[in-house]
Amino acid sequence: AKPKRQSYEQRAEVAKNAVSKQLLNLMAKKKTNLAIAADVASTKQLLALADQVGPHICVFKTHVDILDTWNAEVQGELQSLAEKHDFLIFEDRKFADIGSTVVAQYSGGLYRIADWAHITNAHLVPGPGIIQGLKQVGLEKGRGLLLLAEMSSKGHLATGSYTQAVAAAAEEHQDFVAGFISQTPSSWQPQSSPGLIHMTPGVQLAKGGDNLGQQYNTPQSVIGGAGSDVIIVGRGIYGASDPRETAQQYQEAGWSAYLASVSA
Ligand code: BMP
Repeated sequence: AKPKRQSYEQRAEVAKNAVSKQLLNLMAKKKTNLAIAADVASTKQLLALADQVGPHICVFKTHVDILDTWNAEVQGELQSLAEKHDFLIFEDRKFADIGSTVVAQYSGGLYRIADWAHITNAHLVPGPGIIQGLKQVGLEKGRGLLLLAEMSSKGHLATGSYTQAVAAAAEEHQDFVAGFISQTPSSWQPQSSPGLIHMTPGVQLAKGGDNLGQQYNTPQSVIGGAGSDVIIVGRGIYGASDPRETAQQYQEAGWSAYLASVSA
């Protein structure tokens, strides 16, 4: 049998990043480890979706550069929905530049991501300077960073020693790093950093993929088998005929896989 995992509440106690602590507590309280990837093109749809699925999710993941409209009012409406339903906002920006450039990209521009996204993410390709740059902006605002340790797509290059280097960098910067985007954390992440959260995209109720290299695993295999913490679901929910009801199904699937893994 697999070893029993610590509960989200136990891990919140030792989490060193403010957002990681907040998220672990929120998941336990709301009984959900579901994040939605809200990859819709219209801002109207985005806000409607956030209100519909809000009660079932812990994280609302955006790609703000997909949207037809973005301004201070939209930002305010999304923030109000996050308060109303108690979820965190994750802008999936995948920063990938030198420290000095990401400081400007994270804090400024049209989107001012650091002003509204509790969480954002980055590739470690440029080296640790990218963490230092993002931290310079985000730490004082109480934000958290996820590092891409592995990807869901066929042929991705984030493997082996690269993934190991990402794990080591996260350990070193736990004040700002909240966790990882990963696929099979149980195969490379020691249990020694329980405050770090693993989020996994490429999730649907049935295994499969799309015609551009995306690969899907089930909530059960991701949380139970691969040892992740949060399932990220996009088309499986917003593409369904009833996104609210479907989000509830994913919430139940993710939560029962979690309960089984902590009581195993
Ligand atoms: P979908 O469930 O519709 O395939 O969407 C997956 C989402 O997760 C997309 O927003 C994509 O940008 C993101 N994502 C991914 O699919 N694989 C990764 O490795 C990292 C991601 O951020």
